Amino acid sequence: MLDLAPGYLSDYRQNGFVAGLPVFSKDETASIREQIEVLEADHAEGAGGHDLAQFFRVNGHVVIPLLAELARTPLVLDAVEGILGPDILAWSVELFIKEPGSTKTVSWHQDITYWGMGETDDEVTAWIALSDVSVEAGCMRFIPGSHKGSIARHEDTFDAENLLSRGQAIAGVDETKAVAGPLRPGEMSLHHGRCFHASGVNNGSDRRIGLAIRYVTPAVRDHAPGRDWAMPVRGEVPAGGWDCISGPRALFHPTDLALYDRILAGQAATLSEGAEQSVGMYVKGEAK
Ligand SMILES: O=C(O)CCC(=O)C(=O)O
Repeated sequence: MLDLAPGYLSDYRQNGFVAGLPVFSKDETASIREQIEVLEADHAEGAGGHDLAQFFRVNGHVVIPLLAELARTPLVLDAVEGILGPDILAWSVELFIKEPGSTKTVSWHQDITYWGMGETDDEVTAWIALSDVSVEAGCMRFIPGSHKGSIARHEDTFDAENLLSRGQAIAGVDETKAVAGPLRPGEMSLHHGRCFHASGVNNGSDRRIGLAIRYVTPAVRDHAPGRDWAMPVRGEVPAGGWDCISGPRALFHPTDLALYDRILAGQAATLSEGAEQSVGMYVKGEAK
């Protein structure tokens, strides 16, 4: 396993996050961004009854080969292996895009609150900057050590400006303890599923583009009412846990689009549990 940055593992264990790990060169980052923007230019209408923003916002790796390939990036997996061990699956690949001047934010939350995985330590998000994700551009902020506690009470706000599906927010977070995690293009942060995190508006002049890849181990059990799927990306995955997928056959292949709908239905059932309003699985119009 490659050591990306001395001490990244101890920082992660201590704080529940670590930022500034270089994974893509300037040219590689520009090429990935270009491929995403070509998709936006050529396929904004999406396929199978979903627009592209839907696929970008959740489970894009099921129907877009580029996103499945990015989830298999060796350097990213090396870093994730340090945290999760040798057997790894990608559960979701998502893009968090904030246009310049956009008023969209992300409230304080813990990722695994509504994912049906309990309070597991065996999940981590690799979040990779595909543009300059500075403080001005609305980078993520984290509360160090918050992953050591349990899942906190979240309140649904259903705020239209919030990029989270339920606008869920933890009340009373002491923001004076928050640490910003700015990232240069091609850098990655890793955060624990119980680490409190949030992000503000994009006051920069460029788009703020983040690729979030959620990884789990085969040991994670889904306690959800809906079924759940994940894509093995490294090591061995014994039968009997996750429903495994192998990645898209081609862009928007009809068989993968049908699978996308099944996965979304299962996850939506889990995510909506206990909500008083219907819960969208993405925020329309954020990713052009
Ligand atoms: O992109 C953001 O600002 C928030 C992303 C986030 O909450 C996550 O990846 O878990």
